[in-house]
Amino acid sequence: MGRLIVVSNRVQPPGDTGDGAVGGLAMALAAALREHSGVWFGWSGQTVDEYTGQLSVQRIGGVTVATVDLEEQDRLEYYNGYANRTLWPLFHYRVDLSAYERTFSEGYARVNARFADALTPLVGPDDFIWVHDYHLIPLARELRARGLKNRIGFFLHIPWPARRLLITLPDHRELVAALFDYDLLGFQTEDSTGAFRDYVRTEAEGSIDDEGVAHAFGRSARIGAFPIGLDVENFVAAAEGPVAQAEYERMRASVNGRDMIIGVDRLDYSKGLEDRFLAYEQVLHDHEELREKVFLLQIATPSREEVVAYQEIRARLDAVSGRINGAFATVDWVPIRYVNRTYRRDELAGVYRAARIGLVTPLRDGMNLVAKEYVAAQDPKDPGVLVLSQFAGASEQMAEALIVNPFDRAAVAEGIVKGLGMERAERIERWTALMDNLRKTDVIAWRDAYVAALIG
Ligand code: ADQ
Repeated sequence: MGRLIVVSNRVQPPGDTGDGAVGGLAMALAAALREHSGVWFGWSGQTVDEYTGQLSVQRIGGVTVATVDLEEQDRLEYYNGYANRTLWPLFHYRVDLSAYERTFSEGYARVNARFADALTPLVGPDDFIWVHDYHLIPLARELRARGLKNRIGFFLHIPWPARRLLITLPDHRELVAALFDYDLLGFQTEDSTGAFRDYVRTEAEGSIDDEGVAHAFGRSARIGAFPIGLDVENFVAAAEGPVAQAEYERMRASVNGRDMIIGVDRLDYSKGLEDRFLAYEQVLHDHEELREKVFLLQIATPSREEVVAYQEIRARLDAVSGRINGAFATVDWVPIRYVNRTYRRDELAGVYRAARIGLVTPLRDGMNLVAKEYVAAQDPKDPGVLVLSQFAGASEQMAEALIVNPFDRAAVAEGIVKGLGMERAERIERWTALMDNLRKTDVIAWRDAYVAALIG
């Protein structure tokens, strides 16, 4: 069998040595790459004055990593442009924020062609290629145009949108047709897979056969849901390790007998942070008895800061959290602790464990790993409660959480109040079911299922 070649916009190999900073995706893919003596290919994150296609090859954490530099124009049009200003908002149901500009499409096509040029010489005849995410939808088409006959799979980490939204994209047909140059198309959820099927049948006038293979545009691709999991064992170990323990003790002391509600997100409009703050405000407004008894710790790491929509949501959150704190704070209590920094994974595990409620309320999310991390970090004898948006992909697998509609402020507020009052026996019962399922569907199971479907 050939090697595994993973392609993603940015490569994230585990260069880390035990500080717990490695993400689960990097861990799972790196392990597979080591087993298959594979290569991880992507953009270096650097830009140069003029594109050369020069490959930089390194060994990091036992994995061969190959990267190329892009031009500034590529970064603006492909990355900030088509990927993050056109596709990301559209696929997260924010047609209002989705900007379409021809230069973005051109930049997207150009970078995918450049990736294909740089990658093609690295690929042997028996290798199989696993492409990740919306930045690289046309990559297989470009690789096929360069003569590659290898098995190529695609996995979409974000939601696949409803057909009526997708058709607002002027080049939607070309985009979807390009997916049919893959052998396998993986989505996070049944919901996304269903939305893709709907497009194939209705818009592309194609069909789905009994084996789950989609036929359209004169070609075929196997499709399926492969919900991504957590590196559960590592995360549980991190939660029980010394750093997490120290962070847990520190938080407990700082909590001072109050109940902590935790939110951890990239600072992104899809994560529903403003609505979350407003739902929490409603709790404080309606439940005088809870004031000074609870607080919300919201950790939000700034992301994509060059994109205006991200600057705007950041300013909104500063304003809303400030207003709520101004209205409800007392001399020794602040209702929202709002933090814009990044935490180490093991620190985060300790913080999750100290929280009575995990509040995960995205308006739309492919999966949402924070929901899974919160559960994995809990103390089995006294676990907290997960309040989870029905529009996070994770909700398909996490029915024992308190599932809420994040657009319904009163419902989120009720979820918070219910979670705060939940008896220990019920918390343990719900957590045990969630945790069993997390273990069965961890990131290794995800990777193995995908790779088996791609090779098989
Ligand atoms: P994201 O949108 O980034 O991922 P998510 O799945 O929640 O969303 O993953 C975020 C990761 O970053 C988590 O591991 C979390 O712990 C970490 N993180 C967030 N804020 C942090 C902070 N302040 N400090 C440290 N770590 C922080 C995309 C899709 C998701 C999908 C994943 C994986 O949007 O829907 O679940 O890919 O497929």
